[in-house]
Formats: sequence, C-alpha cells, structure tokens
Amino acid sequence: MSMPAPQPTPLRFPPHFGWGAATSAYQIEGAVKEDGRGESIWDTFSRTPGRTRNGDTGDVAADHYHRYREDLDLMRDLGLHSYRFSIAWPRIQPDGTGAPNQRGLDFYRRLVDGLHERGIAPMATLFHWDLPQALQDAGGWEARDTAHRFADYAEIVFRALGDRVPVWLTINEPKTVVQNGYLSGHHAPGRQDPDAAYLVAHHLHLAHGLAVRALRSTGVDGRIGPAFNLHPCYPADDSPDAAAATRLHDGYENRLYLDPVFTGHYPEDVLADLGPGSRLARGVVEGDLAIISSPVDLLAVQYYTPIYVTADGGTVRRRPTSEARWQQIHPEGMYDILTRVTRDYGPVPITVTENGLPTRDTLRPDGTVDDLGRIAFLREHLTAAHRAIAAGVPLESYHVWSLLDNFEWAEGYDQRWGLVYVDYPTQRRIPKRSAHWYRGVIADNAL
Ligand code: IFM
Repeated sequence: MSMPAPQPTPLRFPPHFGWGAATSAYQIEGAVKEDGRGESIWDTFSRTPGRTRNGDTGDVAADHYHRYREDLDLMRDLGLHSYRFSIAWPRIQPDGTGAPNQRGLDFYRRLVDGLHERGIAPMATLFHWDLPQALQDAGGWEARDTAHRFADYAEIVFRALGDRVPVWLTINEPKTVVQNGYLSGHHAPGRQDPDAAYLVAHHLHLAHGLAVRALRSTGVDGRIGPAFNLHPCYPADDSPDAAAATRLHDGYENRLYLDPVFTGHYPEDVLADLGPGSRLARGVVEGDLAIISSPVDLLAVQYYTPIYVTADGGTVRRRPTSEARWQQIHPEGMYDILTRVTRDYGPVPITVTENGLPTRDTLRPDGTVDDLGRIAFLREHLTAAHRAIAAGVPLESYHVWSLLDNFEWAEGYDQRWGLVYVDYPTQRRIPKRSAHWYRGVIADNAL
C-alpha cells in the first residue's frame, strides 16, 4: 500500500494580522465634475493628447463614486479587514485652499461609515497624486507654500473624518512624483527637470511632516505614517564599481525618502552627488528636518520590483518582467526590503500597502477570469512576507494592489491590476480567480 503524500504545512500568519486591498481616488472614482470637485493635475495631464495610452482619462474610471456601495459589498464578501483608499484633495478644496466643500467630505464620510458597517477598517491616504490644478498653476510642489496648503487640507480632513479613520497615510510614493512627474515626465505634471525634482522631494517631505504635526495638534486619535515604494537594489555583478554604484542608487531610490523621516537627515552621498548648489540643498530651511522627522506611528511599504545596478550606474533586467515593463518579479525582494527597513530604521510597525501585478485578464464566456499568474505572484510574495515576520519584522498588515481594475496612469486602462475585473463598458464587477483565492487566505489566516 502506498503512503499518502505528506501535506505541506500551512503558513499561518500571526493572530490579528490585517488583510486588505488598496485603491486610489483618481484611479477608480470617476465623477470628476460632480459635487463641486475641482480640477486636478491628472485631469489636465490625461486630457492632453499623447500623454496617456489611447488617450484614456479618469473621467469615468471604475465609476466608484456612484458604485461605492457595491464595491463595499465586494470588500465584505472578500472578508477584508482593511481597505486602503485615497481622498481626492480637489473634492475637499476644489482650488487647493480655503473653505472645505462639504459634499466632497460627505462622500468620504459615507464611504468610511459603509466600511465600519461591514466590519472593515478604513486606511486613508491624503495624497495619491491628484494635486488641485490651481495649486499647480501657483508652482505645484516646487513651491514651498504647497506643503503648507497640504497641512491645511489635512487638518480639514482630520477634523471631519478623524473619529472614523484609525490609520492615515500622508503622501503616496513621493518617489514616483519625483521620478515620473519631474524626471521622466511621463506622469503629471509632465516635467523633465532634475533640479526641480529634488526640491519637489523636499517639499513633499515637508508636507508629510506638517501633516503629522497637524494630526497631533487636532487631538484626533489616529495613527499616521508615510507610504514609500521601496526598491531593493542589487549589484548586477561582483565588481567593486557595481557595489559602489548600487549604494548610490539605493540612496536615490530608498534612503532619500526613509532617512529624512526616520533619522532627520538627507543621505550625505545623495546630497554630495546632487552638489552643494542643488535646489534641494538650497531649499532646506532651518527646522525643516525636525518637522519632517516628527515621530510617526507606522511605515507603509509598497513593494513591486528589485533594481539591478551595473558598474557604470546603469540598470539591467535580471528577473522575468510582468506586463508592466518596469516590474521584475522577485519575491525575495519583499523579504529583503522588509528586513532591511527594520534593521536600519528600528522596529517601527510596518504595513504593506501595495503589492501586486498586472496580468492579461480576459472575461471568459462562462463569466470567469482565470488569473493564475496573479495567484502565484501573491502567494510567493506573501510567503516572503511571512518569512520576514518570522525574522522579526513587525509587519501588521498587507494590502493587495488593487481591489479593482483601474486607471493605471499613463498606461490608461490597458493594464489590469485588480482582484476584481471591471468590464468597463458595463461597469460590471467580476471577482477574478485570485479574489476567490484571497478570500480563502483571509478566512484561514494562512497560505
Ligand atoms: O497604480 C499604481 C499606484 O497608483 C501606485 N503604486 C504603483 C501602482 C502600480 O503601478
């Protein structure tokens, strides 16, 4: 008689581990002209010919503004514990300053109430790239004043929703604003100006720090932290030059964001590389770094891809790429970045607020979407996250990017990142096979 094959032991997550999914306002809401919303830089950018694939815009997106109740039910059916979404600044202050637009606040109040009714904890990001166009016209993130306007906006939101939102994230991926908005220019506002880019980084950090202080000064109870997309950097070969180039690359990719917030200093190697006359160096006013390093309650990490750096400072691909050309699939990078952050910056609680990939999803005639590649990706990354927890990383929750297919910025609607398929012509939602799989992971608290 043959013995049954041994069953693999399930990887159990800690009790109370938070299982979530994430979205952002411009990528799903649509309704860009409703209830007093002002224009954002993404309205302007996406309507500019040639800026997005197929000329796609977020005008309708996944129509979440009208369908949020249905989406809340989807989240409940998945068993989510936590939903990370963003608040559209132009819905709250149409021109980025002044009195709040009550109808904008009311939408988010309905959303967070709906989450609580379904037993899901809201996690709100204050800025996910949709800067009010009026503030861009006044200089955007190159203007120091924008950081102060952000703190005013944050205070309005804390006062309006602070009783219902336990976790706040300040600025989503400042690095993407710097690199895509001001270096490559393929995101709004579409600039290619390296000197401006790093001044923008400083003002984004300042905005973060001012918002942390605003939360504390309102007396609202929530926890708050930054949301950084971190990329583990590896040398592409064994040469000392590749090691040195990797170190500097890591400065630009990771330490430029982590150091000011967690140590109160910009990394010396990056400052030296930018030079003493850089607008970043000249833009730092005494006291800024104390504001920027105001103590936070948690760090949100978004992990998608590693970077391999060559001896001449270039980058190469070493891993299979996804439908997003910039994404190399390397689950170990999740372990490396989580353990590194804990090692280098101390035991700050961590939440993974984004992790996922786009796949070529199609709706089959039988009404299903079979995204096996996404399941494999999530399983492998969660396995790496589990190992990081076992190694001592205080990881408290994990959010898949994304709950729904959505507007993927310059890529428009071509890339599908959701657990739930959106049939854009009808706006019908169809949970993909990965959604069913994720529901099981959540129910078992195990892989
Ligand atoms: O869709 C984006 C999101 O807005 C920010 N992080 C990366 C995702 C995938 O590119």
